[in-house]
Amino acid sequence: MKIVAAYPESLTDKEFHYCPGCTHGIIHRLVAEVIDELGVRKDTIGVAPVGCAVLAYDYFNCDMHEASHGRAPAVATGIKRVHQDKVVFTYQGDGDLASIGTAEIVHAANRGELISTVFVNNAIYGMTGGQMAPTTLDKQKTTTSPYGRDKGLAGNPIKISEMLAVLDGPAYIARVSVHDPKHIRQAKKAIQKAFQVQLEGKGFATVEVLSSCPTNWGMSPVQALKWLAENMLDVYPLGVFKEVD
Ligand SMILES: Cc1ncc(C[n+]2csc(CCOP(=O)(O)OP(=O)(O)O)c2C)c(N)n1
Ligand code: SF4
Repeated sequence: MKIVAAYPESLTDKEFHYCPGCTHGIIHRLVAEVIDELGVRKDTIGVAPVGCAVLAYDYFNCDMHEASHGRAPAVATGIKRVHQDKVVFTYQGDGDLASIGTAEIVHAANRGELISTVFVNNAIYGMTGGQMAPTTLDKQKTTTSPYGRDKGLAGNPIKISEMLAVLDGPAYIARVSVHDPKHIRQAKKAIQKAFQVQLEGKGFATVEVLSSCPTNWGMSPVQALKWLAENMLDVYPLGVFKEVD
């Protein structure tokens, strides 16, 4: 009998602490399925961020390391350079990667470190109560932009994938979304590719995953997925921004 769906070995049986409808859980599952399918679980080291995914080390059933806020690419760099035979990935939110950790991701990408990054962009600081992030959309209301983000004051939503794609170090940069099943399947393929280019020694890889935060967006889970599709895709177009053969 062919098994078509099973609980991933690369996830522990610990219950997620994420809010109902939060897409962090879906993205965790995709990463775990990819690790399983590549058969690298025992050779994988993940680096967890600060943010809602701070407890990712409890959920991924591989070796995990916690980094301080934004520093995951620097920590992953050290791990990979010492353990060149391991598959090293970071899992980071937009507050972590695109705000306090912008320098770390840009320089790791520019150096072409052989690491893979899963970048979860939910356009807000989730863990700390819904403050504006660099990725927050223009006019989007957050707890620190109650009248809506004013790009004249706070700047424009930052497009990390486009930024990283112009550097020489990355081998694969893509943006995907998890707002419906079709896009979830595409997201998994991109995450798989990001791990594959590392296994093939091609260079740095990042997959930006557009994600929802129903709690801090003040929406139901279903409304949040609709809002993502209707508002985030225009600002953050999906696609492959760089792929080296
Ligand atoms: C050095 C430091 N500065 C600030 C914080 C507070 N802080 C914790 S999580 C976070 C932002 C998290 O947002 P994001 O990375 O987008 O992840 P999410 O919670 O949305 O998944 C901030 C600012 C901290 N823990 N450490
Ligand atoms: S606060 Fe937002 S990002 Fe964090 S677990 Fe809840 S829904 Fe997810």
